[in-house]
Amino acid sequence: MVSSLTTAIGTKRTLLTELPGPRSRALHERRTAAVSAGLTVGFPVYIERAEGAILVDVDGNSLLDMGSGIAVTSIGHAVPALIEGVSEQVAKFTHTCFMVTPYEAYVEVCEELARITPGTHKKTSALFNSGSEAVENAVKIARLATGRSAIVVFDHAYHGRTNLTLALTAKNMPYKDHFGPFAPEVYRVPMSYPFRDGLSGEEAAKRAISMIETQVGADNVAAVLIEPIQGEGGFIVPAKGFLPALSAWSTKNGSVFIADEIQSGFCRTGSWFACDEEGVIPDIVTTAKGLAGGMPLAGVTGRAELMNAVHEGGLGGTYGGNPVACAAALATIATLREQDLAGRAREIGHVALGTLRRLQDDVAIIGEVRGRGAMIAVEFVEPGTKNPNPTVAKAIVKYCTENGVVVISCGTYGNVIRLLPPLIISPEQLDDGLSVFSAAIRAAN
Ligand code: PLZ
Repeated sequence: MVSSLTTAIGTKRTLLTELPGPRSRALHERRTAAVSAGLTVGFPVYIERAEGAILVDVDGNSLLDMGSGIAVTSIGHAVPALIEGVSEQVAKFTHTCFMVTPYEAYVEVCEELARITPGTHKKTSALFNSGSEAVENAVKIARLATGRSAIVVFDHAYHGRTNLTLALTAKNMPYKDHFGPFAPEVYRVPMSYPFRDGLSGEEAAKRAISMIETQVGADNVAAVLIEPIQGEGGFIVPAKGFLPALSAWSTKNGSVFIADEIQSGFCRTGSWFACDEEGVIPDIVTTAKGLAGGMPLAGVTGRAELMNAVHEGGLGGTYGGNPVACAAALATIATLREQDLAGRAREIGHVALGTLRRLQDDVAIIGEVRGRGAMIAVEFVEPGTKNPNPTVAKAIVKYCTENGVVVISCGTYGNVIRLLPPLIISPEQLDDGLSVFSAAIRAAN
């Protein structure tokens, strides 16, 4: 047996057993008896340790992480600055509840969020535990501040799994099926999806706006809520101009433009936030995932006059802005800044998009290669059509994971595979991951 606790992790994908190995299989049996069947597992390989872009499983296999736990561990695993910040805070105190007796780290995270989110206007923030909670609170704030109730969301959107956020999320299976009734006053309009609608950003915005005006009424709209690049829905990058047009419409009509940057934020797309790349300045930004290097933390950051419109005591929660999670966020933000991981995300995008687009010339099942920075996806189709091909996507994920490369599928039709490597992935590791992914695609073609 490999004792990984005493062995350096190294930087290479190395398989000692088939995947999943015997110890993972044994754990999976225990899991089946103890854990609700409502949670699916992408691939039942149980992780024991991790470092950088490498995950070590309980059988001693080293896997290459190209998913970052869904865009969370962007600075990599076991980063010394993060370990230090978190350990120091754990030794000092782990909880007081910020609403009872406050502490500096919470304030400091809010100061950082004001600094790095788009726009130089005066901003304040509130911290929560999960992305869903952040989105839910952003909606509460927008409704209170505008005195209106309608929330406009988009096809393919994903905003969470709580009751209100399920109403905002588009896809029925597996998220919503039989979990209703859902919260009212949520209106869905078409997204810009260039591969499928062929519209320019301006045309797609016109289509969405016309629907809002005729079916909801501009004066009823509290907020327009959008992921600047959609995550779970299929890494859909709207056509250029779509976001600025919607944001301008929202401002002109007195509604709150909320950018859900939970998946696209924190340098993932090559800037602090995806909105930065189109010069869009949202009224409110929701953040989570990459914010705190794996500790549960989420933020709602917005124009001070909106955020401060809330009555005293209107926002909060026992754990929101937990001090250990705040320490993790401060270490994460410092690392992203010091190592210019936004720049690294752009390089990853350049290499990955180049490799995958060259591959597209040789295979018939790739409909589109898209993404920005280190938020990269391939949409699979039936050859010669645009019909979604979830079957090959499944086979490709299986091939990759069985060969020790962790990739994740997504998309309304389940036919998209996304790459979300930690931004510190080395050029050699990225080449290795892309070659396994390419081989998987060729094998499925
Ligand atoms: N908004 C844009 O991507 C979380 C969900 C995985 P939580 N995405 C991963 C799953 O199957 O549950 C997400 C997101 C965007 C909101 C959320 C919700 O964030 O931290 O999962 O609540």
